Amino acid sequence: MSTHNGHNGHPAPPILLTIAGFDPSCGAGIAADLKTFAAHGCYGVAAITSVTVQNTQGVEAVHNTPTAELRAQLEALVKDSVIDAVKIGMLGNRGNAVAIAEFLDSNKFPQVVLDPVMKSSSGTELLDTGGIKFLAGELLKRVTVITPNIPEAETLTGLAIKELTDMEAAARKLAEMGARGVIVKGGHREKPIDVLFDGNEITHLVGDKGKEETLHGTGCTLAAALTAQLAAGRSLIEAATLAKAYVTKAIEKAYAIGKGRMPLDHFYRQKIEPLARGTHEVPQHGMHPAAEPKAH
Ligand code: PXL
Repeated sequence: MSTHNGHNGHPAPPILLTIAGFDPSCGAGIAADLKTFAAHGCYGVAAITSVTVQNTQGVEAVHNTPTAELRAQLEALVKDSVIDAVKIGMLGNRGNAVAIAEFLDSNKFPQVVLDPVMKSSSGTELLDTGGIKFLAGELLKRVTVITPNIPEAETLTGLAIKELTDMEAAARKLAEMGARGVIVKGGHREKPIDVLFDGNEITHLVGDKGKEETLHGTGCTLAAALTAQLAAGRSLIEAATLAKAYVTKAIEKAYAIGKGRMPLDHFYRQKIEPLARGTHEVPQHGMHPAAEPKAH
C-alpha cells in the first residue's frame, strides 16, 4: 500500500458525508450526524447548508449558506475522498436543494439518505416553500431512502395522517413520487411505530415511547445511524432496525446540557468512569499508564 503523502497504510473506515445545518448546541444537525457516524466507527465529513443561532431552548436565527459556497464545499470534498454514503438534512432554501440535486447527479453515490427537515423541534422554519416543492418533485427521486416524520410526510404527500394505515398510504405515495425507500416516523404518536416501505412491502418498526418533546436531534440521529448501517452493506430493513435500536438507547441515556431540550447520548457505548474531582492517579514507576511495560 502507498505510504507517500500522508498515507500510513491504515485503511480508512467508510467515509460518510453529511450535508446539513449547524446547531451550536450540537444536539441536532451536522454535529449530531458526525457524533453518530463516529459512534458507528465511520469517518464523517460535512458540508454546511446553514448556520443557525440556537441553544437547547430554541432557534434564534438562521443564516443559510450562499449556494455557490455550498457547491464549493461539496466539490472540495468529492475531488479528494471516496464517499461511501451521503446523509442530507436541513437544506435552508431551494437554491441549496438544487445544488445538492446537481451534486447527486454528477456523483453516483451508492447510498443517499434524505431526512426532509422542514421545522426545528421548537417550530422554526428550516426550509422555504420553494425548497419543499423541489424536495418533493426532484430531490426525493435521487435518494435511497427518505425519512419524514408525520407532519413532513403530510406536507410532501398532501395526505392527512391520523392512523397507521394513513402512514402506510403516505409511504406508498412517497415511493410513487420517486423515493426508492421510505420510513415514515411515528415518534409523534402515542404508540410510536415507524412505517418502512422498501418498494415491495410494508414493515412496521415498533419502538418505545421516547419523550420527543423533551429531546432534540432524534430525527438527525436516526437518519445518520441509518446512513452508517447502509454504508456497512446492510439491507434497508436491517439497517433501519439497527438504527432505531441505536437511537432508542441514545434517547434512554440522554442528559440535559442546558435549560431546554436534551441532546441524545451518542456515545452511550463508550462510557468510561471519570476520576472523582480532585483525585490524581499516580502512575506506578512515574510512568504514564499507557507507557507501562506489559510484564507486570
Ligand atoms: O431537528 C431538525 C434540525 C436539523 N438540523 C438543524 C437543526 C434542527 C433543529 O433545530 O437546528 C441544524
